[in-house]
Amino acid sequence: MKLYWSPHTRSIRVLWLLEEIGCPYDRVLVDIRQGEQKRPGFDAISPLRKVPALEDDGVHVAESGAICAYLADKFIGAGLAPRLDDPLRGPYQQWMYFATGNMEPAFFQAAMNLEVPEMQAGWGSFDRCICAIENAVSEQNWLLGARFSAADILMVTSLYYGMKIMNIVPEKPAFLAYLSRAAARPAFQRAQAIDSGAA
Ligand SMILES: N[C@@H](CCC(=O)N[C@@H](CS)C(=O)NCC(=O)O)C(=O)O
Repeated sequence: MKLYWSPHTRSIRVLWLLEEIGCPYDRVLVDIRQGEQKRPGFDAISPLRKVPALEDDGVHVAESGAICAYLADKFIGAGLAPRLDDPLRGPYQQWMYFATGNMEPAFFQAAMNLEVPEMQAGWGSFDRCICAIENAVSEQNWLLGARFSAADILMVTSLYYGMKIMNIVPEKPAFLAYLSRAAARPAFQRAQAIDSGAA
């Protein structure tokens, strides 16, 4: 298993997930700040020439959300995805798609001050997204209640990016508490150490 990655990017999602799983993997540094994603052949691994990307026994998967979903199902015993017959599987998939499909466009819309028709935009609006996430993490530790899952990895990293890098997500107490719970996880700390050590 090879993870093509670059520090301080969305690669942290997969690093964190792999550290949660605890399976062996190799890291292949693709330094996007040096333009290494443009090297010949990388588009066969990642169609948009972006990181992260995964190679698993000849199988290539790009897109951080897809990689997390793939690995959480492949290593189902790690408990990061509810099994297909588990009632939590539906909410799990909802939040997996929510984090990757709604949050990024909502954040960029807000950051760029773009007007979009709320009924047609799939994410509704930035405020609706924020309100939905706040409701989801206020009364429980994780998106699925007591159970941590890959959906939290996508949600936490998106929230962190929106709050600390883009400076558009408000520092609501529920968000800060949710990020602190995530930061207390040993796998998160290992992934952060790898990420900052390579920077
Ligand atoms: N939708 C992709 C986005 C990945 C992405 O935008 N990666 C950035 C770093 S965070 C990248 O590789 N940028 C290099 C480039 O666009 O040339 C995912 O979630 O994996």
